[in-house]
Amino acid sequence: MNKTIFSSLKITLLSLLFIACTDLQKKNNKEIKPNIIVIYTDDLGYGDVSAYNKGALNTPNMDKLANGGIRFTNGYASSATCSPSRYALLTGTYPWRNSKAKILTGASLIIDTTEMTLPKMLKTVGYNTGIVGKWHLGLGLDKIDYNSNISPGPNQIGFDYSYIMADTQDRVPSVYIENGDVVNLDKNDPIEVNFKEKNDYGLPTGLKNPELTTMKWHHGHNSSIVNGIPRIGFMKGGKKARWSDIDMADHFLEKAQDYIKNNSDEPFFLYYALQQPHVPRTPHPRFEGKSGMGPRGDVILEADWCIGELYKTLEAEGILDNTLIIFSSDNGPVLNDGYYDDAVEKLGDHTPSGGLRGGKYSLFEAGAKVPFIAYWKGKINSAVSNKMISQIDLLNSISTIVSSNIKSSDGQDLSNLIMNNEGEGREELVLEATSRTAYRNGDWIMIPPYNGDAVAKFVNIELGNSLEFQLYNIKYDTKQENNLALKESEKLKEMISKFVKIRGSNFSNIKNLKLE
Ligand code: NG6
Ligand code: CA
Repeated sequence: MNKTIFSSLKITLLSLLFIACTDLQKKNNKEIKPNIIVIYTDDLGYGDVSAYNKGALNTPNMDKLANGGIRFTNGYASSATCSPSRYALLTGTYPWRNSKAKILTGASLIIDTTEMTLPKMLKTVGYNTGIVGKWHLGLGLDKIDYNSNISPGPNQIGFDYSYIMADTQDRVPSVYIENGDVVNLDKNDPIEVNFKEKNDYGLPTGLKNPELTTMKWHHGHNSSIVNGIPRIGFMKGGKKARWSDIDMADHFLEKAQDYIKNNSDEPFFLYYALQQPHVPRTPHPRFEGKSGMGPRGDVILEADWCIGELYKTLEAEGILDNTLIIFSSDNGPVLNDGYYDDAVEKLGDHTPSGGLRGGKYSLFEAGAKVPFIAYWKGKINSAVSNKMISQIDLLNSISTIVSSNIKSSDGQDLSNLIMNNEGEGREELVLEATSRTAYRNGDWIMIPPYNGDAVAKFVNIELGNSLEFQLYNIKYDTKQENNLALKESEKLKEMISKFVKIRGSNFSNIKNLKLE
């Protein structure tokens, strides 16, 4: 009898000791390993954040991060469009190495499930990982069946939790997907999606029934109408599952807040991928008319508010001073990206590109140079850095911050720059825009010759195409107005040879080139 009591006492004591140790371990983990949040906006320009460009638009919550942390003035997305930038952010690999990393529409997953990713790396050191918001990296292996669990997707490349829209707000299916399952799907009203079918398929279309639209399409975007908005692609069924566009920001915010609350006592990684200010711009009525710039300005104010609310959640959970926040955008700004929404007409004095040349889709600076902020209350001192940093460096840098050895080969470890504003940034970087590439080294940018329109017809953005080589020194010529290719032929040669070293000698625009 005594022996039994003694042994159960022993077990109890051991269990208590174990629990105490695990708690201590958790606490230690917490001290060493910060929560990490990447706040990623969609098509937000270098000049859309007032900390970068004082002017007509006020973004106090983005500014709070910018002014309280390190505001990088030479921070880059890996591409001037979405899917390639997102691919690079998550893998630390240049998007032009992956032929599938182009703007996706209903595509299968472009990250191999064996590939290393930012969330996978964080899982190896004990993190819980979640994504809320825009995915746009493809789903499934072949044709996606939205009526059963969709796999592979975010949950197969490193996220413990996912609450996403598949591609973009302007593409069907207009539904949310949670851990692979369409939210609120009625099995009796299955979803079918088609991006090729042009004749009567599913919902009325913008092309045939413009009278049913509340937002008019300008180019593209004339297929299935959902909530009065004509989209890219055709959709059938899934009536109960369809999202409400004006509530999307609140909805994603709530999911992001829930994720934080549910995981606040273990180290977590949250990739919060906001949909704004990508088209269609559908501010909640609370924000309608607030910017005086039409829906594009209004949704930027809405996104700014969401960031403020997320910040408050971190404060309320008592974890703000243990959370590293990276804020950035997937590519530069665009005004008319396919709908008549007053973005051009009501712009006024605001400059979304912050005076840089080009915009979304462009090889010029405004294509990929974006707001880029590192904030950690009490740990990162406020500073402005002009050192060059790219989103492909986040995997390697965060890896060091959380004491992991996992690194990608394209990325650089810029943890010292992010944490202490010390050390050098990148010396060189390959820029990408709609499958074209250019090269920056130091203050020099070289754009090789490309065929194609100089200005994208509908969106009215200079793409960077020219039959001549372009060479700019952005230290003296931030607007890239002065092509030095002829004057600085030695520099040009040096830039080409360095570029070819990374890009590969079979890069078609360089291959047959005779420089003399
Ligand atoms: C383009 C769409 C554009 C936008 C873009 C993706 C047309 C004419 N244009 O094909 O509106 O959806 O794809 O943007 O359909 S991104 O930010 O996700 O890369
Ligand atoms: Ca984008």
